[in-house]
Amino acid sequence: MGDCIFCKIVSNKLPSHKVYEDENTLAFLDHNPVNPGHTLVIPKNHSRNLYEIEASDWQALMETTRMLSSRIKDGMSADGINIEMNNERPAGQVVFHSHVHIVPRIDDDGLRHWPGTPYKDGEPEKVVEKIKNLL
Ligand code: DGP
Repeated sequence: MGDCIFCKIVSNKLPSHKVYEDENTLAFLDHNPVNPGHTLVIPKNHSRNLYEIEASDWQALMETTRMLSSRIKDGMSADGINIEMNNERPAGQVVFHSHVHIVPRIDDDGLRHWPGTPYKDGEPEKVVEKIKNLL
């Protein structure tokens, strides 16, 4: 894709600090990390996000993410790891080439999870129905 920055990283037209590469995936350091070692894993084939990615690219992306996560945790002496994928602007996606964040976490590093609000009575059943109707 012509103006996709992650495609340019794949083709070495833009620099990056590569952590891992294979035939189908590439992993490199996020240039604005939550903690050192925060890594982005991408499929080399361009897709916008989860809604567009081919199943085979998704499988490769997940396997590279799984394989790297424990190495990054150990390498950075982290206490935990978050795996995150942002899909579309309201979910925080800024770069529109599928990518998974591997974020090493340190005890009390200050990053907060999203706030939750308990369901009202009868609401969970309606929500389940809306999803199951599409399966
Ligand atoms: P997201 O919000 O999920 O689309 O995250 C995009 C991430 O990509 C963000 O954490 C910053 C990172 N990023 C953006 N441009 C570049 C770049 O040119 N190089 C590197 N290494 N990271 C980038």
